[in-house]
Amino acid sequence: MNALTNPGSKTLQFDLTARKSILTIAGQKAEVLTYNNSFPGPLLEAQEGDQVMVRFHNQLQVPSNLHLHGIFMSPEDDKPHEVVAPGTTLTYAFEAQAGSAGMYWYHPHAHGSVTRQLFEGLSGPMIIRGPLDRIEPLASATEKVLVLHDIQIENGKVAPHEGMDWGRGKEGNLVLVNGESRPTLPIPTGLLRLRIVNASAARYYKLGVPGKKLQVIGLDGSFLEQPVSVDTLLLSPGERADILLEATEASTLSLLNLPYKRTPMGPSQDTPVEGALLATFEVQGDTNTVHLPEKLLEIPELNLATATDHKTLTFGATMQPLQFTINNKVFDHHRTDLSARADTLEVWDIVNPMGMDHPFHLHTFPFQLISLNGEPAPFRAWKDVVNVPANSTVRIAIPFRKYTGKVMYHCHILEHEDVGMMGNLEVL
Ligand SMILES: [Cu+2]
Repeated sequence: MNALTNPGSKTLQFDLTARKSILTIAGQKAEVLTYNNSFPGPLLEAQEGDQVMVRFHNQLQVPSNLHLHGIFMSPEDDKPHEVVAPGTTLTYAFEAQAGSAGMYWYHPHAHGSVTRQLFEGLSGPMIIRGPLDRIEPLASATEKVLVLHDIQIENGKVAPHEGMDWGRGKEGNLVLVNGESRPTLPIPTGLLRLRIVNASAARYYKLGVPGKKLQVIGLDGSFLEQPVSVDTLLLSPGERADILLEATEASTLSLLNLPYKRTPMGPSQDTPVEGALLATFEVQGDTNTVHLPEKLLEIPELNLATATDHKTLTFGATMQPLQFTINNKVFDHHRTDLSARADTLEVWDIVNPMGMDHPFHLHTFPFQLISLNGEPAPFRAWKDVVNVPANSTVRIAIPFRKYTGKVMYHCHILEHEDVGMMGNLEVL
């Protein structure tokens, strides 16, 4: 049947083995956690229409599991509630659906131990490609996948979390791009396509390339309608960006992380006013001209008047013990916090009365950002993570289509998720 409906479709099988590895990271030998002995994990690639199977083998000494972040798949197959015992295997299967071309990633999701497992190295990128990737100008762009994942090494091991880290969210002193500190990447002149994943547990990246506009063509697991030209782009944990740079002449381009204040303590201490270097692109070759794509993906305008429910989710925290909450509740695996009807549209207000930002992630169902503090979103996009700035309210609209089942929503500062900032939604 598949061969008839999707002539080019394939069945792909990937194996990911979580294990301890000794790697040299930024010149330091350290015991880290890896998928397939690689930090970050290998790039998984599929085409729209492919049937994808990911066999996850847990060779850690503790339970873990795998979340295919952002993939539009049945909650039954996402199964983030299920943990994989040491020495056992669990298979995750999905169809890379039409229209799902975009940037994704994978990471552990075993509640209570997500932060440490990810911080110690467990994350990896995944791309689904579609028709737009196969035509110009994207077909001949130079593509670089950049996984941003910070870490901290002490005495040959990943540095432990200390008390305050669970509140603020720990930022490692080694800010790595594909496991390397400040790599230099040679690229030919032409269109440069950066596919960036913020795979850090807590660190935000405000991206900029001095002298260049960032032409954003996609966010999270979707293209935009047309390129959006910006000077800087904020990526909170879990978010992805698909960015074109017009690298038309031989030059040196610097991808910077610029200061951003996500807590009352101010920007990260290691991010100076002029920005911290993430990676350098050595552009080589003859001067040429490039064209940006004009029309990408049509994104429907959601008719909010048809919304069948309006929910409010409010972030909070308690001290002693330190817990983070949504609607005054800490996460309980067995409790259903919210419910929604399949094939309906809902509007949610995510209210953050706190002095620090929190990135909100919903599994399975992509949503659109409607407004921030009442200001309409500047353009339409399908998202699966949205940053909710301090003392702000973000309004999103979620079409609950195709699937039913139990899905999770949570803060993607993983410390907060692990200490309670997560809930269960049942779509009926
Ligand atoms: Cu948070």
